[in-house]
Amino acid sequence: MPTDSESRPPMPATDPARSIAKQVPEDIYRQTLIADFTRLLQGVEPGAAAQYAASRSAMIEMVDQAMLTRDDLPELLGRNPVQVMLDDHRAHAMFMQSVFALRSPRTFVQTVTWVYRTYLRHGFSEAYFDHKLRAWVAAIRRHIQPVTPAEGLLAFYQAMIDSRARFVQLAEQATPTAFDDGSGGRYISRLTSRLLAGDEKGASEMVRTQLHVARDLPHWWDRIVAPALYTVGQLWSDGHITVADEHIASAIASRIMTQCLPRPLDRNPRGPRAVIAIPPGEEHHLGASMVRDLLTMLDCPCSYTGPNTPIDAMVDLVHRRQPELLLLSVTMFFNLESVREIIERVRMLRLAAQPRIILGGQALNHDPDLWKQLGADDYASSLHDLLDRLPSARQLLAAS
Ligand code: B12
Repeated sequence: MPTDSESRPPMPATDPARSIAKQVPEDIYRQTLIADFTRLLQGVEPGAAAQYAASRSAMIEMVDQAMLTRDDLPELLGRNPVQVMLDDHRAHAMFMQSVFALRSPRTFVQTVTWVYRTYLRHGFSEAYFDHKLRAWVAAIRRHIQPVTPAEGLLAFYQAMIDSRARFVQLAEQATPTAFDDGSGGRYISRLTSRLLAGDEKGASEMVRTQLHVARDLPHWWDRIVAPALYTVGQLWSDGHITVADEHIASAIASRIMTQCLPRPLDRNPRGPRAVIAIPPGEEHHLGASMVRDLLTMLDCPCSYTGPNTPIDAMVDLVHRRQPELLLLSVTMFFNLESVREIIERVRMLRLAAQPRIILGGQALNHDPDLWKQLGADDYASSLHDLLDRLPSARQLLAAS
């Protein structure tokens, strides 16, 4: 991950070929990249994908060495320390392993575009990506070729190198996500400013004076607090704020969510028993906390594991609690393989009744079919969406 920057860096100057390309609408780039990489993914044999996973550490080491011994490394990294590059190699390997295992070209294109935008804005050079990807090609040739035919993987990487200009173009054009659908009104920007100013008292007062009753909770968490945090994330990835600013903002958001919870409804009978969990490797936990808040409001007995829960412990918890609902939250795409394993293992438990497994979180937002591929029963993009899937809960909330 790139380091902080002091002021907003511009995207790098475009070359002449790109100024022609600039006239091509963003969506056409996206669609053609998705089509190209869909085809290329079909050429990656499952055996080659498994070999990629098994050789991951050895390949990372080889890529590290190839890059560390380059004379032009300082120019490639801009103002970023070497550790950022080493972290990038690890993140790249985990990401590509998931791409080959889960085969989601939409998420691939979305994430690679995000990588180019974020890293270029933090001072990496475009040439960094070419050299890094060529080092990966060499590592694949060394570690995968002898065991499994690696042609599909090599063709995929070569296409990544050849598509750099299209990705950069898409990254330049990408308009920030529309965080405000209109219903959050002026509160999103007010809350964002307070979070970024470190004004916990102001942020808390703002939410507390508006949020009195349980039925307003989904609106506040989905349409104001979450979009404020998305804005914080976007400001960081575009280089406008530092990692420290982002940490302060999310820590305040977490505390005000606890301070401002309306009183839970007292229901008889109580709502469904739920386990809310976050897979190993996943540090983002505010989305899952929001789901916990909502179900707590509805007087559902909830077990909430917090971030980064080991798979064995999670499966054991499901075995002991026998929940009616298992709700999993995942933000990073590379954590979805763990989600698949959790679902497989829960399905194998001998339970009186299988829990209904509903997934949520940003890792699933870019591909409408991913949750089915992972074996879940459903997917909800927000608290409102979750309520649509639990009609009795929606009625109860409306009557509160
Ligand atoms: C705070 C934050 C962190 C904190 C998290 C601590 C915490 N308190 O959770 C820390 C610093 C640990 C962190 C780390 C990282 N982060 Co971060 N982070 C964020 C940030 C700014 C906010 C996250 C958040 O709380 N969002 C608000 C919540 C409420 O939103 P949500 O999860 O989407 O939840 C809503 C819905 O999705 C849904 N939902 C969610 N889960 C579920 C589950 C169910 C069952 C249901 C029904 C619904 C549901 O309901 C919620 C309400 O609507 C985001 C920006 C963003 N776009 O979110 C970046 C962001 C997610 N992080 C990012 C990155 C890159 C990282 C790191 C890799 C950085 C690094 N160098 O280490 C690491 C990865 C750590 C890991 N392995 O998990 C990127 C991801 C980009 C990508 N394409 O993959 C983002 C998008 C920032 C950005 N714009 O670039 N991060």
